[in-house]
Amino acid sequence: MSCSCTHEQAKLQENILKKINNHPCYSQNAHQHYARIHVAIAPACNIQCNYCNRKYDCSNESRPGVTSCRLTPQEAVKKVLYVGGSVKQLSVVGIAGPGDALANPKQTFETFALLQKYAPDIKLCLSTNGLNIEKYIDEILKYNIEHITVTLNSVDESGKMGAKIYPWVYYEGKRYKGEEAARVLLRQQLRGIELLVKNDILVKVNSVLIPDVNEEELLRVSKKVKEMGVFIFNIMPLISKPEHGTRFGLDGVKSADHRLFMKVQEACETGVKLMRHCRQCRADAVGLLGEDRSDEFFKKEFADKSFEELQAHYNINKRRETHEKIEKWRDVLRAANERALRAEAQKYELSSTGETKLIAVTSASNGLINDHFGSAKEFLVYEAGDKAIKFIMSRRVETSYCKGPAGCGTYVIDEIKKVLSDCDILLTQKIGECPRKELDSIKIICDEDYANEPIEISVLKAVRKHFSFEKLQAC
Ligand code: CLF
Ligand code: SF4
Repeated sequence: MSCSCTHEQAKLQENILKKINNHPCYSQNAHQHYARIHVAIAPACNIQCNYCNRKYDCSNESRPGVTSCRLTPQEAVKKVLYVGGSVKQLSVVGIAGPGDALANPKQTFETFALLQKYAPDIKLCLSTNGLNIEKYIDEILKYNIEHITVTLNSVDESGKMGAKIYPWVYYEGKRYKGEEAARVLLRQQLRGIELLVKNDILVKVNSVLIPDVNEEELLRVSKKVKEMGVFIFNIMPLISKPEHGTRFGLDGVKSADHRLFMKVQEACETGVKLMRHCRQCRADAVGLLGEDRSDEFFKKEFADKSFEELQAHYNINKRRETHEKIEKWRDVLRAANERALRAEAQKYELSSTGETKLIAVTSASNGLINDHFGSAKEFLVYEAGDKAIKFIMSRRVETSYCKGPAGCGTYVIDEIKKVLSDCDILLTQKIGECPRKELDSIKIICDEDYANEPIEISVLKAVRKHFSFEKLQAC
């Protein structure tokens, strides 16, 4: 009996691993190798969030930044074929705004139907506030959408907390306000999540961390989603500025900073798998999670081409070959990094002494330390002890240190110093003398010795090299 049970569990596990293997959001390991594209086909929304202004992207899945181009389902699928033929690591199409995917069911499901026909190798993914999941569960199953994100910011049944976040909700022809709106939304979100889990769809729950509003509530959310069988929980720090024109921005609610984010993440380690590599993408994002290639592909390049022409460009066989090569490379990396990887390790297991350090890394792709400090707009931050490492988060800066030939001679490092202020080591492919001195002034050790090496094992080696741990074990 126990034997068949274990067998069933192993099969289930295998099935899940297959689903997440090349999904850059559901698998942290996949995100350095596989790309996603968001198609902005969903303009409307059925609720109002106080952190959203749809002149900007949906905060469910995006950082503030205008969606450059809205598309019809036909244009969206043409874009996927066009991009997928050029960016062969593309593995997922997501609908993440600028409104809510399920408040625009016609466009959403028409897009998925066309994708099934013309790009059957690509994964389908959508993001929603959860209000309409129950209503569209049959369509979700029909189009084999294996990954769904639900944004859930509170599980307070009284609706008091929700009323601070949602001024209104429009459901089944009626507009609800205040606490009643929050209660209707929560009821539908929980029903929706339950249905999705029951139907073996991998659910990711996103929660926007809103300072002084739901920072303590997120612990309850993490417990609830764990209890409900949600696959992964993603805390997204609020990005809030008055110029975004959101209610919170205008009311002076601040963005959630790194310290608060790390504190809440730590508190939410309640057994649910935490997503730590989210980049809060635009509703029209293209590329690896750490890069944004949305401005490389213009509508005029694909809109007038036929589906057949674009399907030939997409070249499903070539794409398969590329994905096979990526898998071979991932095997090599996995073997190299094996000793350092303890993704699920608790903090004390990272270190024999309890002491850990924060290490920042610049990486362009492929799991390697292969980006120059000057060009980096993103730093991957790891926590490391002498025994293992853990990925904590990625941190972005608005401007890189070096602005290229056009900005020659103008170097600004203040933002980077602020973003890295709590880090102990920076591992980068190359760094000049001036920025090195700047980082040295805030006690960050810069090390180029691991240029082009696999990230994880290098982080472990570097922390052992630069810090002595009392009961240091042999490397
Ligand atoms: Fe897009 Fe979202 Fe699908 Fe990913 S994004 S719809 S699950 S394919 Fe990913 Fe972007 Fe974070 Fe979203 S990094 S914002 S979690
Ligand atoms: Fe904006 Fe998304 Fe909220 Fe709708 S669900 S109001 S689009 S953040």
